Amino acid sequence: MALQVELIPTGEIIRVVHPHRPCKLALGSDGVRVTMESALTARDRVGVQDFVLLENFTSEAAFIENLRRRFRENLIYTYIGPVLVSVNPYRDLQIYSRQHMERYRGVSFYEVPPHLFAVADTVYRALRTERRDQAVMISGESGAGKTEATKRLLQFYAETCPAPERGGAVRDRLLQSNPVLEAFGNAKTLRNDNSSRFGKYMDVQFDFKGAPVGGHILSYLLEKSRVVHQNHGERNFHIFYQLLEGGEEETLRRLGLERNPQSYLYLVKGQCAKVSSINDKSDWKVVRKALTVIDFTEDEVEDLLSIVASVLHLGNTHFAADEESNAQVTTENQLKYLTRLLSPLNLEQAAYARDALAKAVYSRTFTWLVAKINRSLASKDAESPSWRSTTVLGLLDIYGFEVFQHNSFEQFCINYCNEKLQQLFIELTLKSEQEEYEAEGIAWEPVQYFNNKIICDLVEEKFKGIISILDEECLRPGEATDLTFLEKLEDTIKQHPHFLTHKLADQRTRKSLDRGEFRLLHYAGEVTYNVTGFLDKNNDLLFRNLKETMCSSENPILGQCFDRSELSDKKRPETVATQFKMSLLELVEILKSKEPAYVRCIKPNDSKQPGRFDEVLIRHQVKYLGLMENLRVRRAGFAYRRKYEAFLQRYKSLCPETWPTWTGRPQDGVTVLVRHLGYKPEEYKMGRTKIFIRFPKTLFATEDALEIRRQSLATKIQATWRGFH
Ligand code: AD9
Ligand code: MG
Repeated sequence: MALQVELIPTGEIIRVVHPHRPCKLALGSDGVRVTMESALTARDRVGVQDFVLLENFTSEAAFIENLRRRFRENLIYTYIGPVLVSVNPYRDLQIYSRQHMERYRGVSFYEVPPHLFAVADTVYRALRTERRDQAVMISGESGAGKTEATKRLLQFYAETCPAPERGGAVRDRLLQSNPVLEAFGNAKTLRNDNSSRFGKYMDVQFDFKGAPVGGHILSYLLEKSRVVHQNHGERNFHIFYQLLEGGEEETLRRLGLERNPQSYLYLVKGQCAKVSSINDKSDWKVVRKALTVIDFTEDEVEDLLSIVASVLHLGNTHFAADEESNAQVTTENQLKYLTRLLSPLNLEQAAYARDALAKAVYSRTFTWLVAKINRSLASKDAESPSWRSTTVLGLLDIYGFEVFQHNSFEQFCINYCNEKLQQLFIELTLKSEQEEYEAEGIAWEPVQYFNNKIICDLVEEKFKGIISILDEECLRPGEATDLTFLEKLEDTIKQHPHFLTHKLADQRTRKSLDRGEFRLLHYAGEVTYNVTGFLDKNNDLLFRNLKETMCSSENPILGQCFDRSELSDKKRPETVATQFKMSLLELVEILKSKEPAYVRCIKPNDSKQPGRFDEVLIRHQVKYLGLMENLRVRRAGFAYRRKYEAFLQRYKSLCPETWPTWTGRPQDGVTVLVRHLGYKPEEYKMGRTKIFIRFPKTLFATEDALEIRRQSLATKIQATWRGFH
């Protein structure tokens, strides 16, 4: 790699600066000032930066202590080999600047402190040099920092990758798609003020020069029940508040909206329209600008906002019973068609139909939005030769595992999704470790770990899985209820060690379970689900006449959301849970086809506060994320491994036979080098392409020797320089 030589005008100092490494060699006329800064400062070295270097690597206490020591110093990142563990700091640490990005470019993992950008750069380089598709999987519970990490990664690529020859705007679009999707798909929950209420997998496409040329987003199951109901302390989707707070007077007048969120029944259920950490007004400006960047015309923006407003109006539609107990729309000024459509229903049915319509309109608009963004992100170079050689980098940011006091169908789907991803993590990390040991010809020592496949099966297995049983009940309209579904579950899976209901529980646990509930022992802990609404939410039916009306809507977006072919389709649509299950199976296949990288996010406390390290909460996450097992597998006898070339390059100055150059095979060079360093046979093994070092202390001793060598070299150069004068 070329060195950049900078001539300072005073002529006094020549600075030789490595383009990416923070080490400098400064030569001055008053002598030589050699500042070969080590890439790592003393602060960076608090604890160990890779858990594999922990002396006591099987001790959970030592693991937590290392996390704590580093967290106290605002060192939120630590590795387990190639896996990045991240603890949410809940404060802006100023560690994502352009300067930070530069520091991590082209550098090897171990030469710089752990950072998300190190992962970003490693993944990008693998994509470029090996031309293999990559996927960064970011996991952790709600509020652990997945969405923030995804945004930082995207920013890293947008800022550091070369610009494409054509269609440079794609970088902006990639970045700007985010605020729009967050406005429509995120909301304040009790766990997170900006909680993703949909799953997102985003592909960024790169051309053969490594420039981002396009993107594509897959979205998963939006939590649409939030449109009509929010639990206490939670909000509806951000967009509603943003529009009311930030929308221009003229816009609100046109939409017939009042500024006060309290005026809308769909916004008052959670009783917390205002959130201190959220500035709806400025967020609105960001969203409004972003819509333009992602190719929305003024007309389209207007159509979109009309839909948002109509959902609020719909929520304010009240009904009163007429003489025959049929519902009549009592609120003036409301959509006229509602009277006609909803009057054959009783009050309860009418409110139900209204809410179903609001949910359908909102969620279909969200789907439309994703499709619209995808059109804007699509590579404009689809036909050019460079398109054919694109590689893809996927970023996965899905709603995290969540447990509330009251958990329903939505939590069931979200937690099932997290089970699937945990399963994939186990499969891929263990498998790849095992494969590496085999490929390198080194004996593999199996590690015991909890495999959550048993829970995935419990949910998704054909015929006897929970989703199958739910679907079966959905096929018996009029007869089946949420409670008959529960009974069927009890009959079919009563023996399962991860399933419990009031009826199946023993005296002791029965108290904590109600009759309408079932409990799943997830990999991440127990969750009790209330079955109320399961059938309905899974069926997700919309009255036919409401659908018909939507199909003839003059709003062009709605026209695209509700297709007439749906009306004539006799086939029963797949249920929500089954559609979700199939989309997850597809996602798993997509992820498996790519080279995986992992970011495991940890939430330090439940009060969203900086500096608080809640040990009980963290220990729980370390346990269920399987980090200890991950570490044990990674160690499996060897703390550290390195390609021969890289090892030789780093340490060759420690042996006269390998310094300054070794012309033979790198493996032989390493053999000579470690013999010279006095490695004992039990301390290391030579694989086919890598050296495996058993104990951290061996590596530490070698690192120390390198540091001493650097210091003495610096002193020597200084002395020589003085000798010239
Ligand atoms: V959920 O499953 O979507 O509910 P996430 O996505 O895991 O959840 P998110 O990234 O939204 O959590 O993080 C929650 C909040 O923590 C953010 O809004 C930030 O205020 C805060 N956070 C997270 N990561 C960082 C960080 N690296 N630096 C500073 C952070 N603050
Ligand atoms: Mg999120």
